[in-house]
Amino acid sequence: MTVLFISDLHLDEKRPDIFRAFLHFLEQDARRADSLYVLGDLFEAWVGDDDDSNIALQSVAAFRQLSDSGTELFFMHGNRDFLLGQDFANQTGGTLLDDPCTIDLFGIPTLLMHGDSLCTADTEYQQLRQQLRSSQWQQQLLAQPLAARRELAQQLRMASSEATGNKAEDIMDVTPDEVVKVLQDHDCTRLIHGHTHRPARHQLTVAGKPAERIVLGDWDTNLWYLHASADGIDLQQRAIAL
Ligand code: LP5
Repeated sequence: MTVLFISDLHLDEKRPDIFRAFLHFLEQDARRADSLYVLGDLFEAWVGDDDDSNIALQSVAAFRQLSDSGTELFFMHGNRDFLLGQDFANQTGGTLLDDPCTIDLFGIPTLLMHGDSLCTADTEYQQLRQQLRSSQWQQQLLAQPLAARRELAQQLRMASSEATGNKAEDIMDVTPDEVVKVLQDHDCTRLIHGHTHRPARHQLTVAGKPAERIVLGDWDTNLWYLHASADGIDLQQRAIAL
């Protein structure tokens, strides 16, 4: 049995190379897996399940083919695609997961997160996150025409890029104490997340027990995925062809 994890692909019409690599990954690697977990920021910006862009329509169709072929699909929201909804899940044949969520991964209690909520020192972002995740705000937003939502998303992206350009690197990384706290709170010894674009495997100690934090990589010049089986786990990468 094989389980794959990916995050932070940031699929966007401006990066056809990443989109091709994504389709190839679904057709080859994910087709051979039993389950695929997508831990957020699959899309550069998701403005609603009625999105009719080529990237949106082709992604849904590719995921549908994959789930029809027998691979179980799970999606978690990221800070770019927190508007992925039940329609998207139904169309792809996947399941939306809460953030955080716990799974038993080959006998190890494993916590899955996107990772943005772990960056507690980034107080400006955490305030924005609270607003963006409010269901009242989301309902009002989704009632607006697609074009207006696209415009708003672009403005938000520009404001965010300007803000992140002025933030210290450590503020935009996870807070170590928060990592220990969430692992303890959920009684897990392994955490898998994305968001920070700092792929690595970190060994730590939680409540006197050895634990691990695995950070998935973002797709840019390389694609990244975590391969898990009864034989162990492996954080893998390979070059994305232009
Ligand atoms: O995304 P990334 O990695 O560059 O930066 C994140 C944090 N920024 C965000 C904002 C997203 O990039 C915005 C994406 C929108 C796409 C979907 C929109 C769908 C809705 C459509 C219409 C709105 O998540 C960034 C973190 C960084 O990660 C590291 O963790 O620092 O946070 C910020 O930059 C936030 C700023 O510090 C403060 C806010 C500035 C913007 C204020 C605009 C207010 C508009 C309110 C609208 C409701």
